[in-house]
Amino acid sequence: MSEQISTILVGLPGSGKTSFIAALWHILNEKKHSLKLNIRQSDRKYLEEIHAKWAVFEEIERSNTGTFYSIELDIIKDDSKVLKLNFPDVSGELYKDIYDSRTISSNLSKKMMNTNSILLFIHPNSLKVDRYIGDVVKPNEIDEAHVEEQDLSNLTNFEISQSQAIITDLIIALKNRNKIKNIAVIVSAWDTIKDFTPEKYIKESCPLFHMFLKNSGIKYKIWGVSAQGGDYKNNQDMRQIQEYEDLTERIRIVDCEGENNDISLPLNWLIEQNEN
Ligand SMILES: Nc1nc2c(ncn2[C@@H]2O[C@H](COP(=O)(O)OP(=O)(O)OP(=O)(O)O)[C@@H](O)[C@H]2O)c(=O)[nH]1
Ligand SMILES: [Mg+2]
Repeated sequence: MSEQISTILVGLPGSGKTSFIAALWHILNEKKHSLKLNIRQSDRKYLEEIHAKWAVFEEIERSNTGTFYSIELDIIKDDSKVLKLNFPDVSGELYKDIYDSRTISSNLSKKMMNTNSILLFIHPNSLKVDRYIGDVVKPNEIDEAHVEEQDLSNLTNFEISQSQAIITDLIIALKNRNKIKNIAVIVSAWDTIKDFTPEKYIKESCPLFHMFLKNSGIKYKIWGVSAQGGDYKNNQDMRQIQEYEDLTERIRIVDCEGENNDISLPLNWLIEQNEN
């Protein structure tokens, strides 16, 4: 095997990383799939556990905080191209800690040595968007405007920052250390979003991050992904997703070209970028 791409999975806590991996495990274990998987034996138990929960529509508990556990998947195309997908800390606290402490551990630095692409997760419900001045102050009220002051002294950097600023800062930090050429952006829980394309959604909800993507020199593509097919707490969603005969049918992935069930498309795209 010759060509190798090294991808790191990035996402703030609760951004849909584990649900994506569970659905990906399902898709890639289908015999007919053109991408093949190679995993460390020690990761199999974890992957089978999260897949088992996903398969019975059960919420996957928030990955344990405090324990550093990473997984690595080799995704193989045409028996020759390998995408190494590194999920450096399944607890999801890693990126929050990097943002707060302004440091990247030597352990992670070593893991990321050859990283040249990023699989980034953004969950619409966990996007923290503060009010803009224009939302608080109407133009004709400028003089009397009174914006309530908040005491921010006990809050961490992470707690006072907008999600899009955190994400942009993290990607810049990774880009400065590694030769990041491509970013596949996943907007998770896409079943909760109506009347947007994934690109338009990011442009309107994360304008700063979108502007960064467009001008960073990194090639990017944005997908909307529903790994679960719906919200487990919503009865109507549950009725719908339990009706499918084949579990694969509940997965939805949307890009500018249309809709599909194959959640591995972003990984395939990352492999293709290396071919060009
Ligand atoms: N509606 C809907 N919710 C989803 C979907 N995928 C994930 N979620 C929800 O989003 C939340 C976070 O998902 P996880 O996959 O656990 O996210 P994570 O990034 O692994 O979170 P941490 O381990 O805490 O970092 C959970 O409550 C999921 O039920 C989806 O396709 N649709
Ligand atoms: Mg998780």
